[in-house]
Amino acid sequence: MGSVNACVDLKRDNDVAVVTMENPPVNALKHELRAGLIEALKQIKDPAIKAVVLTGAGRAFSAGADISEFGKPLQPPGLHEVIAAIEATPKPVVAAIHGTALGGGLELALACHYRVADRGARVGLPEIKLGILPGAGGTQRLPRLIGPEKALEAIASGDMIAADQARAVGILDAVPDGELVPAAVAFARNAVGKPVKHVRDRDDKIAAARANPAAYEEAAAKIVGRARGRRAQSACVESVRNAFQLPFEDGLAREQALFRELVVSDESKAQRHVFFAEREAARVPDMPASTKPRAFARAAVIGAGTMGGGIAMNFANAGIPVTIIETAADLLRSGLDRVAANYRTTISRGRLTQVEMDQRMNLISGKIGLAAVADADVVIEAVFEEMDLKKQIFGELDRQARPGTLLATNTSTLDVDAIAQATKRPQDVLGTHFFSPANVMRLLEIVRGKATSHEALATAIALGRKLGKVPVVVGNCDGFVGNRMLARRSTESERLLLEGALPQQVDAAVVEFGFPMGPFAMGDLAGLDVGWRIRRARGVRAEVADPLCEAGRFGQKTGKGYYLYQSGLRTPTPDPEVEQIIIEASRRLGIARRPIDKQEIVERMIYPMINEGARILEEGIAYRPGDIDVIWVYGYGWPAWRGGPMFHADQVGLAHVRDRLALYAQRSGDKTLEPAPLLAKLAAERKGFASFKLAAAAA
Ligand code: T1G
Repeated sequence: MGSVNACVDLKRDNDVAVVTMENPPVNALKHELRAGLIEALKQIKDPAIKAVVLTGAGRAFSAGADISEFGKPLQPPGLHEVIAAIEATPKPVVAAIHGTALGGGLELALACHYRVADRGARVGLPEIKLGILPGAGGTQRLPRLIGPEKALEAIASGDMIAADQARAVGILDAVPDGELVPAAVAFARNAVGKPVKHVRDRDDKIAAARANPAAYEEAAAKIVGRARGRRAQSACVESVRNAFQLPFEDGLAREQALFRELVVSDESKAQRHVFFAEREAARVPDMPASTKPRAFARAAVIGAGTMGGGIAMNFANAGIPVTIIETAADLLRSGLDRVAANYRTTISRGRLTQVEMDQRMNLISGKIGLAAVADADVVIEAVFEEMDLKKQIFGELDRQARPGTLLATNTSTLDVDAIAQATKRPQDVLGTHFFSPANVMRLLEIVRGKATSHEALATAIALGRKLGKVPVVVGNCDGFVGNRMLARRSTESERLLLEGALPQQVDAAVVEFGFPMGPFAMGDLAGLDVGWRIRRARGVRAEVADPLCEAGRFGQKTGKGYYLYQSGLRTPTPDPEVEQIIIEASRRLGIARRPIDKQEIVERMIYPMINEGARILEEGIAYRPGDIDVIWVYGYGWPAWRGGPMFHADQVGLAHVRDRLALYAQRSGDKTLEPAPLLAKLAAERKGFASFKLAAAAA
């Protein structure tokens, strides 16, 4: 007994063998681990061993198949062989789950006779988030354990299920208190000699659906309806249906065929790209690995407006006490009331309990005056977008905040270096750009100033993760990364209207591409007056948006913008009055309107952003193309199954993007549409952005 190989350990607890998976950090089921499990299962044939416990070392049972092995030739034994070997074991096998058991990790556990977990464990089949479906029997075994409808919900959402919930629905057999492995060993010993049924042989949970699949088909129709034609969702629906319509082996074979089809799809490649890019985005190339984040046990947020309140909720949701600071009691009161109202909405949607709301509200306090930052480890300023006001606040924070406090601004447009210079400690100043609604949107653009220290950066990244955000470090420039690229799309969307398109046509094309909303509906949601104020301050005119605003059409908040909104409704309705304003603008500018097809619309909505993304990489404002993709997926609704703008450009081919941009630049005379040097260079070299390395560009 002892280590079977570098990834599997086998120990004896008298007559019970404990098989431990060891592939840090999350026991991904790479080839070597699979081979070690097969070998361990051979060794437990020893008659002295009466039962087996399968568990994982470190922080997880197993996060499933090794995603980095996808797309490479499969090295045997495959996961199916391991699972078949477990099921062929005549002795009770108990999975002891702590941390996470996800994907192939849960499928391994479903092959065991019993599953026990500690209270903090979470299980799930998140394959859909990678554009695939569970490929090691999950779509056939889970329905047999919890019924087809619940299984479909778990598989189509890919969400994690907490231990208590997993016990309640029947995935887990026990959630013992105390030490997990000893409890699992006792559970296994107690199962010796008792008849056990493999999950694969269970029929009690699927018989009802076989007799009457109506409930299943109703749930399936909703999922397919929401999928908007995406293949992975319909494959999950088909495969789970097979669990109650086909014999087990036939359902399993069909699942494998669907898996093989999906794993080579562009959608899955795109979602796997986002998975790894998201983890890479938190790495700062020039930051020594030894850099330690400072503690952030207490926070303060300046400003109780919509953003300030949302940011404070993130801290409370993460269990960190936070003080919201305002200049006047009424502003503070309305801010705290808005936070409470937000929590009540979440309760009404069944996603929070009153007890949890009370716990979080107890972590949120309100104060008047900046002196209240004295005991905060991190301060986030979220006041009005006005430079003088921000400089005045940071000057005061410099006097009031403790040495070493992280001083962050939530500005989305202003110069972080200029704000930092209002203090004597610019090394502790950076931008933490949250996205509205701040308590919901997962992206956190961390804006690095010229003087920002590695320690401050490391603290902001760790804080972002603690708040459940996806942190991406970017450089300081006008609009940072996301808004800077979005500005290119806004310019082009206005130009499309002047040349012949209508808002509903542009939005429909962008939604069909995969965005949840088009630029004009999004403008109406955010409020057209925001951009109008900025344009007027900058002395810039928008030929369509300005006349709309001059007519009081600010969007949903005034019941009309690019669209009309029936009172109380958020459904955009095309408005002939807008069409007239647009046609009048074209006439005023002497532009002959022409039909514009979907492909041109999509290209002109996306390629100028890709081009700006290339400039952002050239300037080192973003370290990697993947960072830009993560920003767009988590902050701007770019569909994850298209990988992000830079990944998409590589899939389309940079030569095509270059040539179309050159055409649109020539047509419009807009020099910003001319292909950026990096794009032109990579296209000429027949390479993609994936080949881009910052160091090489900076050299
Ligand atoms: N494969 C390869 N690497 C993985 C991995 C995996 N499944 N999961 C995590 N990593 C790496 C990750 O890239 C990072 O690396 C490090 O581990 C820590 O991860 C047949 C085919 C488990 C909830 O989709 O959701 O099974 O950046 O930073 O925040 O049906 O990782 O340090 O170099 O995310 O604590 C299905 C994916 C696979 C789960 C932990 N499984 N993982 O989160 O750490 S498909 C998943 C996660 C499958 C079968 C199919 C999370 C986590 P690095 P981390 P974390």
